[in-house]
Order: sequence, then structure tokens, then C-alpha cells
Amino acid sequence: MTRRALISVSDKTGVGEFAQALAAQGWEILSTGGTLAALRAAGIPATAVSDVTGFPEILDGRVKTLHPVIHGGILARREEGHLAQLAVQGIGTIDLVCVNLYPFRETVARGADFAEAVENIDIGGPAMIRAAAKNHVGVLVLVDPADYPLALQGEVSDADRRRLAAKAFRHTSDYDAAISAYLEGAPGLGTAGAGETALPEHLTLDLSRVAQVRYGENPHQPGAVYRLGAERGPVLDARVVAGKPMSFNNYADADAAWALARELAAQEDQPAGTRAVCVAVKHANPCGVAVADDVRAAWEQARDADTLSVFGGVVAVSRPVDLAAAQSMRGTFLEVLIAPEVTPEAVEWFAAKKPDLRVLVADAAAQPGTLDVRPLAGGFAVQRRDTRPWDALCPEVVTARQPTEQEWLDLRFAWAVVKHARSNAVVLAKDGVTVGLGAGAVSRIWAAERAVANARERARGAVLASEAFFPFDDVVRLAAGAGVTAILQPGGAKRDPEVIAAANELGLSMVFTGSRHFRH
Ligand code: 93A
Repeated sequence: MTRRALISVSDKTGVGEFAQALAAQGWEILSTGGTLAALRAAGIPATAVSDVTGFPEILDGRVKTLHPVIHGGILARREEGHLAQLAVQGIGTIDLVCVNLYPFRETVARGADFAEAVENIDIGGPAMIRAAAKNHVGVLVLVDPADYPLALQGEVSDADRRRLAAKAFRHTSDYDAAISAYLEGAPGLGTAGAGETALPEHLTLDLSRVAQVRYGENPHQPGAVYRLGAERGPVLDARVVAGKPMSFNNYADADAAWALARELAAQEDQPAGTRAVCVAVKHANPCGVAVADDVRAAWEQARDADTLSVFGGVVAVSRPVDLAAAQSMRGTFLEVLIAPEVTPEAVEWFAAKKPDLRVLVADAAAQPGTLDVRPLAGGFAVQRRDTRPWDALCPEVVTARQPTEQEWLDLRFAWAVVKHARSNAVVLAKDGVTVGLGAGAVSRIWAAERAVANARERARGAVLASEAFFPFDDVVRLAAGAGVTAILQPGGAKRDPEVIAAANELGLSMVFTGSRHFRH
């Protein structure tokens, strides 16, 4: 008996060659509108599904394969009882189903409107895939062109049939997850204003693996890197132009470094914007950050901000890296460099002189996703990312002394840096360079002490930013003693009056932003 294959694919990659080979092996090929046209154009004989069902495709293709003649042919057990029922109805078996689905994710990712997104929800395709996968003992199910050669080998083992079925159910389940995430308004799946939307009762995290890493945070922990839905990830999508493959920790640190570099670059006018930004990150915390006239100067200042911590760090810059900038990194061991562009001479130089350094080129315009997911045993705590920009704040000077123009620039700079540091965090900055950082501390005064100790004499004339309010006036007193002249913090503590009085007494400026930026 002639074996019959049903081929209905949106992604027509390799399908011509595959169908040709099947036909050569004596298979009869049944096919739907577009696929049929493509096969026939390539000179491959195929039968229209509508000729088999005796029913035309209707509703603009919404109903083309949803018919008992198709589903009976796929679902019948290959045993007497079922085969007899098919015979009574004049239905032939279908022994191979080759389907890939309407490109829902791709349609949403390119910003299609709601109606078009909905039209790209495939119904008939998943129905056939699931039917064939259920009946995989008798039917081969193919959802991936990479499996076409296997089907052409002749007999396919039971184990392979089952593997193909498992893959098929994974395929339809991922597909449905993307649809439900879209309908629930998951961010990054094309929903306008997702940044402001509340989180739904059921949240489908549609994750697809984008990179295998050697291991997780430590060598005994397996790890991998995933993409959330159709999100673009500036680091996930970055091109590695030189160096070793990225590690788990490299991904995390590069993401943190790039996010801060973009935030600073987006702060219009001085000190960022038209100038170059360099962010050095160590263990997810910034350790040296600078804005300067060019990448080389920004890197040198960020490095010199804390020459100890930058060792083994991850560096992000906001402008193209040229040979001079590359060569200025000669003396420092770095794990990753990420930039919007790296000149060919610089890539060549890195490959020759720093072969271990991973050099990444990222799209400066790519928007990171808006979800922030933290693992909990048995679940996740999920929130919208903290994307509030400086321009959304209403900073209020609460002291008699007003910050100078330069202090305002440094306060804004320090605010961006402290927002990207782990709580409790305190940052000291001067002239667009961090001079002291205390991050991940369990008390605010300890974070401040760390920052002041880092800065040493460089604290004189610096500004201080804190991501959360001061419960006591101790940080103000410490800062004034070290020579800090202006402070920025959200305000809102019970003892604010005492804190403001201390700043006035010591001749400091203090600015309240009204906006806290915890980051744990
Ligand atoms: O609109 S559908 O959900 N209704 C159907 O009955 C149906 N049958 C197959 N979509 C359906 N398909 C899908 O059409 C397949 O999953 C495949 O992605 C696509 C192939 O259409 P064409 O051969 O016309 O290019």
C-alpha cells in the first residue's frame, strides 16, 4: 500500500528536497495551499488536501486540514478494528505528518497589531502534530527540518519515533505558552505600555535556550542561558567577535554592565550623552564607572577608580572601541568587553594579545526586557524592571545650600550608578567618575564607610548618592567628615528632619528624589 505523507509548513526550509526524496521513495504527498503551490512549482507531484477531503479550504484558510478524513487517517490505530472503520468511511491512513506552525512569535516580535497576531495562531497545525505524536507508534511526526534526513532513512526505530513525538509536544506546548503570554500582556511580547501594566494572576514564562554554558555559577552546577518570550536581549543577542565562549557569570555581569552603560549614555547632555561611558562590573556590582571625552579616557578613569577590584572584571563601553582604546586595556586582566562597535584593528589586536578576553558587540538600540525575575524555592518573585529614568524624578533640594552645577551633574551620574548597585549601596563620585563604592552591605552606614574608605582623599569635593533613605544622620556626618559636599537620597525616613538638620549644620547640600531604588 502506498504510504502517505501530509506536508503543511509555514517555514518551507528544505521542504522541497525532502518531499522530492519522499516521492522518489514512493510516498504519496498530501499538502495544503501554500505548501502545495511551492511543491508543484518545484515539479514535485502532490495531492491537495481539499481533493482528499472533498472539502475546500474555507474561512481564509482557518479551516483547511480540520476534517475527519485527515484526522481519522492520522489517529487510527494500525490494527484491524480501526482500519476496518477507516475502510467503511473510505479514509486512507496518513503515515507521516510534517508540519511547522504559523510564525506567531515572529509576527508579534516584528510589532504586528493584535488582529494579525491572532490570525497567526495556528489551530489546524498543532491539531495534526498532536494527533500524529499521540499515534507515533504508527505515524512519524516531524516539526523540525533537522529531522527530515531521519525520516528518509527507511525504518525509524521505536525510540526515535517516541523522541520525535516528545519533541512535537514540546513544540506545541512552547507555541501555546507564547500565545497565552501574549494574551496575558506579558512584556516583550509586543504589548504597548507593558512597563506600566500590573502582573497577571497566571504568568507564563516562555523560555527558550539561547546558550549552553560550561557550567553555572560554580563548576558543580549545570547551567544554561534562556531567552524570555520574543524579548531581545542586548547581551543575549550580542556577537562574540573574539575570545573564549561566554560563561554563566560573564552573562550576568555583562548584562549588569551594559544596562548601566546604556542608562548613563541615555542621560542627555553632560556628563554622558555625547561623551563616552565606561562601566566596570565585578560580581554584578559596578566597581569603576566614568564618563570622559573618549572610550580610552573613560576606561582609564574607570580602571583607576578602583585598580584592585577591576581585576577579572567585565567592562561595558558606550562608544566604539578603536585600537588606541584596545591597547590601553593591555595591562589589566578582564573577562569581558562589551561595546556597540569594535574596529577590525582592535578585534585583531585583542585576538592576538588578549586571546581569552571575550569581546562582544551589542546593539545599542536593543531594549532589555521589562521583567525582573528572582528565584525562590518553588517559584519566582517577579516584578517590572526598575527602568525609571532621571527625567521622571522631581529632585528637591532640602538644605539651605544648593548644589553647584557640577555637583548636579555628579549627583545625577552617582544616582544612575547607585541604582545599578546591590543594596545597601552608597556611591561617591566626582567629575563624572566614581571614587568610592559600597554595595551589597547589610547596613547603610557600612556601605557608606566602604565607599569613603575606597575614596580616601578623593572623597574631598565628591558627591554621595544612596539608593534608599537614611534612617539616621550618621551617613551625613561621616560624609561631611570625609569632605563630601552634596548628597542625594530618596528621603522619606522618620528622622528626615534630623538628617536635614545635620546636613545644614555641616554646610552640605542635600537632594531628595522621592524615589527608592532597592536592588537585592
Ligand atoms: O488556520 S489553521 O489553523 N487551520 C488549518 O486547518 C490548518 N491546517 C494547517 N492552519 C492550518 N495549517 C497550517 O498552515 C500549518 O500548521 C502550516 O503552518 C500552514 C501551512 O499553510 P500553507 O501550506 O497554505 O502555506
